[in-house]
Amino acid sequence: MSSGHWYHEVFEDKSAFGLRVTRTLHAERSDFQRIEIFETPFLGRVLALDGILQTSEVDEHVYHEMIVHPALCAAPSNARVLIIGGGDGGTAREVLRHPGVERCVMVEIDARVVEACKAHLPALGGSAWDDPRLELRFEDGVRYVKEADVEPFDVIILDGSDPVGPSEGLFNRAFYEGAKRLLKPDGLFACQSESPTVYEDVFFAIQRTTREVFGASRPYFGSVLLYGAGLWTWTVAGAADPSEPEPARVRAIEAGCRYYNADIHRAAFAQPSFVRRRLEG
Ligand code: SPD
Repeated sequence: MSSGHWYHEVFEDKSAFGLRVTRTLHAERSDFQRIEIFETPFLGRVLALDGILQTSEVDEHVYHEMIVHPALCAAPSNARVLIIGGGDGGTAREVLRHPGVERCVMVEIDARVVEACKAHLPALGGSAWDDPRLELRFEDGVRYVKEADVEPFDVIILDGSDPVGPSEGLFNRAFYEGAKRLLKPDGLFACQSESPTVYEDVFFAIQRTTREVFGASRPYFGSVLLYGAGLWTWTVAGAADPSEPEPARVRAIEAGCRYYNADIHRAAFAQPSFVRRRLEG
């Protein structure tokens, strides 16, 4: 006999991804968004923000390893890293596994997301929360990239939600221009870039805008079960060629990876023909 209720994330009123929820661990409306963490038999504990599924215990490693390691393994240096968003801590955890990282500044708008995840999803951030290299700031990332007077970064990672609520401003040209301002000339910018199937327009808009702002950008591909879209993408932009990882950097982290390795890195940059044609066109 089944228990609990069904939770559905609906995509543009055309499809939905559903999970059986057996226990709600956290539900609140913060100053910025609705935060929910619940228990599911299929994907373990899950975080949702404004009804958008963000991360799950069972498959978070795919998303977090892929948003971090291609840029950190390919950038000329990874000593200074900036994360915008990433309140669950998974991105900071993967960044701080790189021994070359000296400083990781994380700018998250909503302190309540961090607090809820520390309480109910502690493995996401793990030891990153106590790492002395991490500087956690509760500020608006859009304003930070526009105004912060700081030493530039080797890698900037945007780990946001879909373009709604507090994440909306993270998908436009002004944000990318701010990120470029804080990026070293040979640095790399990486972001999650939605699905070319479920969020086709957003995906291609990100490709176009990051290419215009950073001079070059490449999407890379994988699959995140929780996002209900089949194909998921991340994008890396900047002057350096991201397609070949530095072997020593991969060796330093790969034993702790469940998804990422050098073969995945190279293969992820292969473009499906429908994407390649449209990007070339
Ligand atoms: N469709 C949801 C995309 C969410 C991407 N961000 C997830 C945050 C995980 N740290």
